[in-house]
Amino acid sequence: MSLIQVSVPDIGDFDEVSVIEMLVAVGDTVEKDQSLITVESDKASIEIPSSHAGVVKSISVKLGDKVKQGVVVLELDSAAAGESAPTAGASDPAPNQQAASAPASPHAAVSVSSASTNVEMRIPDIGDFKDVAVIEILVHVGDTVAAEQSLITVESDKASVEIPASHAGVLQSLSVKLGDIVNIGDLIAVVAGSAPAASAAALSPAPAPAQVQAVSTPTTPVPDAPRSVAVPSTSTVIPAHNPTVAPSGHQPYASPSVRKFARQLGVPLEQLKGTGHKSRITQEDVYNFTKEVMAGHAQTQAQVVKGGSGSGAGGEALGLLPWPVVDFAKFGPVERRDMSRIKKIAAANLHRNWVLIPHVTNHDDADITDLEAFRLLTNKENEKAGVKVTMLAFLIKACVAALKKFPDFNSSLDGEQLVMKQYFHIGFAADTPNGLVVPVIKDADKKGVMQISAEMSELAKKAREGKLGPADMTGACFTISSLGGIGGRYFTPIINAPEVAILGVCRSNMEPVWNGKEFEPRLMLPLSLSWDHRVIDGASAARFNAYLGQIMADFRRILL
Ligand code: CAO
Repeated sequence: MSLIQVSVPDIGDFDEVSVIEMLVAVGDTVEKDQSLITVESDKASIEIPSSHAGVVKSISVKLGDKVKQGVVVLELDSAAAGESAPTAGASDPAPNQQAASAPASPHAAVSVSSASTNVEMRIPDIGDFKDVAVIEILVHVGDTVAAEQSLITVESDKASVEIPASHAGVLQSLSVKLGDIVNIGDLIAVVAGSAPAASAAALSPAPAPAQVQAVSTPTTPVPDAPRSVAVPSTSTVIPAHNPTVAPSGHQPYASPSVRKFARQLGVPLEQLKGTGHKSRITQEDVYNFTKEVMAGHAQTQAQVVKGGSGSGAGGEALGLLPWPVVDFAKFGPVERRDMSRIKKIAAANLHRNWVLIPHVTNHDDADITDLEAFRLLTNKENEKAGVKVTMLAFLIKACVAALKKFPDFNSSLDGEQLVMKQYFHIGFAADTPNGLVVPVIKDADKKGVMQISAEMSELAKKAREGKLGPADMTGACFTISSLGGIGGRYFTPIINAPEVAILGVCRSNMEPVWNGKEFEPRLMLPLSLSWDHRVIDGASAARFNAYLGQIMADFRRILL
């Protein structure tokens, strides 16, 4: 193994830049010059390419980190890629030759008319950029622009760069339009009453990873001429193999300033449709999206997942008709009531789970004739102990046995992995005056039916009194929702994410069951098992229910 550290090269005048995209993962094989991460300042976004080929052994930066020259991005095993080890010091990127000289300003090149205070601002020396497209106009004629305010964004196939104003003043004319191809010296705009930028060297629109190519150095920098640099590819180019890219597969196409603006407002760019040149997202798109969200006409995907606000939350994002707004008072007297805190939390969770989990429900019946007789006998014998054994306690034990037999039901989805739990905590839905809560019986596999009954009664009491703490309601592997004390036949319980299944139970009924010779009266318990079809298939669900039924019919099977 021959390890090479790849560091952030000279990135010019930028002190620190944020890592906004990770383009490789540990284990990836990268080519020399392949982009590793994207960094962004408020003026430019730049991909940092690899100085060597190799296999990524470790990554030292993460999204949001602030990095500067010399910070190690990752370690490569160059031997694994067949590249010879670098000589001493070769792991550091070659210094940017331009950076050794005084950095020149990126501002629009200027020529001042002697007859007036009008200042012409031209495309400065933008180094290796030739015939670059104007992709954004950031100002209008009549605008008062501040020195260093960005005027336009230009883009090559390597990077997008904002050209800031070298002088403050009122914009008299604009000489470029969207889509124009521009080169050094082309006139951008004329400002009147101008004051020069205070710190011309403070901004550099096109910093470059120095190791990519040698750079040319202007021998006599003209006023406001930017560095001449080689630039890496733009932040919009995402290698297809990159596993860290947002799963939407849609990378926002926007300039650095628009990205920054969106970040400040918390606008998810990937959810916007760009109206700019080549569908680029403009500042106005971000602004309009924010307005729509604030007005309640649109929702971010995060709001949809959270359940959002209002009864029709998420409908628009799913392409559905808006929720009907009805003046109910037109039809008769009404009264408005606030939903309880528990109801609001439950509603948001249930909505998310219903929308995001592909539910299927299997219905079955369990013959509990003998078990019910045993339960009644047990309760009679233990009358004095004060603990009443309920059918739900038996069901909890039976479910533990079924979870052991069918471990997929005792799992949770985590990305593309299943987390298989080796513990058995069972939640049960409890109806309270304030709404539905789900206390959890921990380690139900290690407890007897009597102990489970006692704990359940204690937790149900705490639930009704609103005294459950977070520890009482977290960690469940599987949930049972019993309406047996109330009635009904079957229903579709909603899975309590991140669990993958839930058992709904209704009231048992005495039914005629054919025993092969005759109909026999048997006490039948209706079972409704909802399961997540991403994790469980129909055959497993049918087997789970059948096994549960067998145990409930003859509890001795639990010992087998
Ligand atoms: N079939 C017939 N009778 C049943 C039964 C069943 N499946 N389950 C319970 N019963 C009977 C009990 O034996 C008890 O009868 P007695 O009073 O004669 O002893 C009576 O119904 C009441 O039982 P219970 O509901 O107090 O006790 P439990 O252990 O069955 O349930 C609890 C406890 C906390 C789960 C329950 O009180 C509750 O809140 N259930 C509602 C859950 C719910 O809302 N689920 C829906 C979620 S989706 O919105």
